[in-house]
Amino acid sequence: MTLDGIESRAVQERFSEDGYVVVPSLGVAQSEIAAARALLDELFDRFASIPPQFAHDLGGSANRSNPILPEINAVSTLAPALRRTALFRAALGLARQLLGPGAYPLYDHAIYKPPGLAGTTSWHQDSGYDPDRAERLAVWMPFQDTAVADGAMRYVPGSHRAGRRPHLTRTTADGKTVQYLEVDEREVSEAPCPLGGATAHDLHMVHGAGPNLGENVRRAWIIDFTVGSLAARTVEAAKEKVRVRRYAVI
Ligand SMILES: O=C(O)CCC(=O)C(=O)O
Repeated sequence: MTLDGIESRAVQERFSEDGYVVVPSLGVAQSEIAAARALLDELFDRFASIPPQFAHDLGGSANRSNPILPEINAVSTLAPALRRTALFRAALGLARQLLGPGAYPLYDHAIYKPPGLAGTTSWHQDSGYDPDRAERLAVWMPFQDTAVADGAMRYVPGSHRAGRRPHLTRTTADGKTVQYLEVDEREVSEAPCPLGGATAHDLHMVHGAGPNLGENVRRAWIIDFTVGSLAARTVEAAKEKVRVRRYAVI
């Protein structure tokens, strides 16, 4: 991504002030966005054959052939071509602007939220799942214009400054434990985002997403980045490969 100096500074200021920023365009051609989407669609098409450690239903259904709200983890490890897309490079560029030149991808996932679904993505902080890390951010990229009614991201501006909060836990219908937070809805900002744009949020940002009351599937690819030495990065990458190889018989 090539933001000019002024725009880039504005993005950084918004991010550090609010804990999140909406970037309306990453500067990636529509055909390149479509190429990334096709790779993700291909994974979702064979959702039932991907091990449950990677492909699970945020809607809590155990019927893997017909998930309610499918999520796939480690998508760019399962489909390495994703890392060669222009969209991936743009997300990395944004992460490097916000975290510094040493930013590297840590983890990614994709969520396909079908239309007409009342379910929201619970309030949480990414640091709730990664308590020991000091720096991390997520770049959230939609594959369609995502208005509030389509299940846009929601943030509590400034909430990142208070650090990690203790999360509540609940058990889903399929027996998974999920963490969540309760927030004062009056403090919430909706973050609609156009196709080709992205939102980025800090690891301590309190966030969630609304229900998809629109007419189309709300597709999103989310890549988390962190910073660290080359040694730390190599160890993380090796661990991820082992984790995926151990489970992924796909
Ligand atoms: O896309 C969504 O519904 C929510 C994504 C999210 O909250 C996350 O990646 O932490």
